[in-house]
Amino acid sequence: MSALAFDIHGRDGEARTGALTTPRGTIRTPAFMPVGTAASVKAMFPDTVRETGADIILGNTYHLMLRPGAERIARLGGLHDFMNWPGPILTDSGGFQVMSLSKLRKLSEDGVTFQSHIDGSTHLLTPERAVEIQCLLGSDIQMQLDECPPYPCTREEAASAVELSLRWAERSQDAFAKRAAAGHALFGIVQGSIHPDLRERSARALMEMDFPGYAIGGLAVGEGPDLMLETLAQTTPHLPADKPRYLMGVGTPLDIVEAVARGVDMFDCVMPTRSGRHGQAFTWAGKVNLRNAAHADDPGPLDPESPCPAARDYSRAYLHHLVKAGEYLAPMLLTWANVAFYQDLMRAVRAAIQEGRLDELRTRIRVAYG
Ligand code: PRF
Repeated sequence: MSALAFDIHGRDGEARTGALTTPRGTIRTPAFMPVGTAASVKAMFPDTVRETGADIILGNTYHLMLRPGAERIARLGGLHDFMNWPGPILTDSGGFQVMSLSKLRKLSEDGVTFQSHIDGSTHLLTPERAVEIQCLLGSDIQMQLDECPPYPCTREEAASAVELSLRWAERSQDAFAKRAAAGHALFGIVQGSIHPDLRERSARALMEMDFPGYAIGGLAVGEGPDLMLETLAQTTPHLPADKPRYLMGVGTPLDIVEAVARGVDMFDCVMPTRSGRHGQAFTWAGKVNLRNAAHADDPGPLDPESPCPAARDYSRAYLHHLVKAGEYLAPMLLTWANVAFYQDLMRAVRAAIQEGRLDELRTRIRVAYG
């Protein structure tokens, strides 16, 4: 029996809307998962994250294994209790973060050896250890360890990453079957860079292993939006129609609506949180840089259309001042506004699919963000 129930309630072209049910709660799809890398959605209280409409957040194996340590979090009752987020948590498996954050690292058949970006200590992450850590954290939706090649890479490198990731998928699934708690799920990850035949090979082989959901990795790594969407459109048709699809690390509001139109159900990205800490805001009228002097005397709110108090109850002049003065409240308000905007966008996406007018919403987002 699968740990997850995925019910599709409506379709519009390739797009789907529905619900993914876990023992810790239901995730309305298409869903955007705010990133809570180090057991915190930076600058936000968990209750506030929830109030924006987020049904699930993302955590990172890589960061948590290094600090404060997976065994410690397990002793303290698991990640949900540790960070006071009772809802579902999806965790990435760590390989991607090793490649992007750790300076010294070495990939082998067994796994990836790397030096911590925090204190230089040496660690080995294998498919089995990545599953073990995610189980210690109590992650509801876990990811297999995979190899995400850089872009560009040779076709041989892309093919080799597909095959290694498939062997690691088998090992992850075996480890997961041995130790995972009831109600938890493990997703396979499709690789293959921008090569349609490699994507198909990866998707079909994973599908034969029968995962409860499929992540699409190796995109948004520098290939640009057009190639990303083209590759995505060549990948989703090879995945089972009745299982959730998760596009890892994507993206801008426009990337998201375009990926939804190609059959993606789940997303995560640091963009709303990281941008918020850098004075950038997302609104229904497009991106706003609060550092810009044009806002210094603007008494209007960030986004009168937003359901979020941070976007409605403070003037742009005040937000500009907070950013310029380096006040802690600036990242707090802007992160809140951005996470709320992304959830408002997903609410609009789900309603548009249900009502058969996703194209209209795509046009609106293209005007604001294209
Ligand atoms: N693999 C894993 N995590 C990821 C990616 C991947 O390819 C990406 C690529 N956009 C983001 N996060 N495991």
